[in-house]
Formats: sequence, structure tokens, C-alpha cells
Amino acid sequence: MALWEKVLKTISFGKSGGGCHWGEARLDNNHLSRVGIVGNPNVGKSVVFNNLTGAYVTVSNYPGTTVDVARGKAKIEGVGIEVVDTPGMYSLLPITEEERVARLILFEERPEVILHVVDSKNLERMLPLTIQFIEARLPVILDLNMMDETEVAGIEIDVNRLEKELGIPVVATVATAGRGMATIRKRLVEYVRNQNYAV
Ligand SMILES: Nc1nc2c(ncn2[C@@H]2O[C@H](COP(=O)(O)OP(=O)(O)OP(=O)(O)O)[C@@H](O)[C@H]2O)c(=O)[nH]1
Ligand SMILES: [Mg+2]
Repeated sequence: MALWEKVLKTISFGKSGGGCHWGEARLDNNHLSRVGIVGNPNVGKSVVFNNLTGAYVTVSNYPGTTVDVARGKAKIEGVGIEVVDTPGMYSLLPITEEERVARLILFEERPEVILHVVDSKNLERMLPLTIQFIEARLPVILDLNMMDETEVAGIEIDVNRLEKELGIPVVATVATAGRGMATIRKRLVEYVRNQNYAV
């Protein structure tokens, strides 16, 4: 079965009132000191960014463009991590100036970890971009955000199975309520620690 078919089987629609499985994200043996937050427009990237960074934020034009990029520092368990909030993108093949900047941040700045934030109630529309990141060999963690709306819509996502099929960590969140953000922090700091202890 193709990867695409397998990952689609992790989503089931139309079961009202069903909770989702909040699986434990699996860790790759990767490391990071900078995290790039990426994803479609309007999925909650900036809410995640603000939750992680708090007050230490600067916003400036990406060099040579009119696109604003926010950068901040997160301190997790005493470890400092730079966090970059990239402009919304639909594909790794850029059409808009925003998408071009997002792509430049990914491939020129090469953040050690990519946090792909998606609207989990529209997961099947969002996963092609996750698969593009994986195929581009970018170190991606998938953030299934807006889980509150997904649960209300009666959509169930098998997080453990999705994680297994994609081969990357998957974390469910409701960024506006801070739900799941502790797990996101944990995954990020684990990457940093692995980097620091790497030979
Ligand atoms: N219900 C719900 N709303 C959310 C959640 N996360 C973010 N939102 C809302 O979604 C909207 C978009 O959030 P943003 O953080 O601005 O989205 P973004 O991805 O940064 O958007 P762009 O910068 O335009 O690409 C806001 O109204 C948020 O309050 C969530 O987990 N649940
Ligand atoms: Mg934003």
C-alpha cells in the first residue's frame, strides 16, 4: 500500500462525541538548536509560536522582501532554542512571496527541527505537505492542532498509527488552550539534548 493510502487510514470521519487517541510521540535520533514553525496559513502557527516564546520576540522583514518573519527564544527545561514563525505555505514549490520566504528559511537557514502545524480537522488536505517535508528529508514533527474542533466534528485520528506510518513524531494540540504544548516542548528539548550530547 502506498504511504498516502496508509496515512489516510489513520483518520475516521463521522463518529460524533468520540475522543481522539493522544499518543506519545516517538523521537527520532535527531537534534536541534533552532525550530522552524511551518504550515498552511491560518492553522495556528503564530499561537504555537507565542506559546513557545513568550516575550522574547523580534519581527523583521526577511532580507530583500516585504515579508515579516517573527523570531523568538524559547527556554525549555533551562535549554535555549531559537524559534522562527514562517509565513504560511501550501507547497514546497513557491508561488507567493510568503511561500518563497518560508522555503528559504527551510533550505537556507536549515532549522534543526521543523514543526509542521496543521488544522487536524482537515488533515487529509494538510498531509501532502507533511509528506513533501519527509521526502525532502527535513526533520519534521507533526503538530495536529485544533483538536478541539476536530473532536466536535466527530473526526477521530489514530495518532499512534499515523506516527508509525509517517515515521515521525506526531503530537495533538489545542494551541489556544495550551493543550498538548507541554508535549511539544518535551519533544523539542529532547532534540536539543540529543544534539548537545552528539559526538
Ligand atoms: N479552535 C481553535 N482555534 C485555534 C487553535 N489554534 C489557533 N486557533 C485560531 O486560529 C486562528 C489562526 O491562528 P494563527 O496562529 O494566526 O494562524 P497562523 O497559522 O499563524 O496563520 P498565518 O500567519 O496567516 O499563516 C486564530 O483565530 C487562532 O485563535 C486551536 O487549537 N483551536
Ligand atoms: Mg501567523
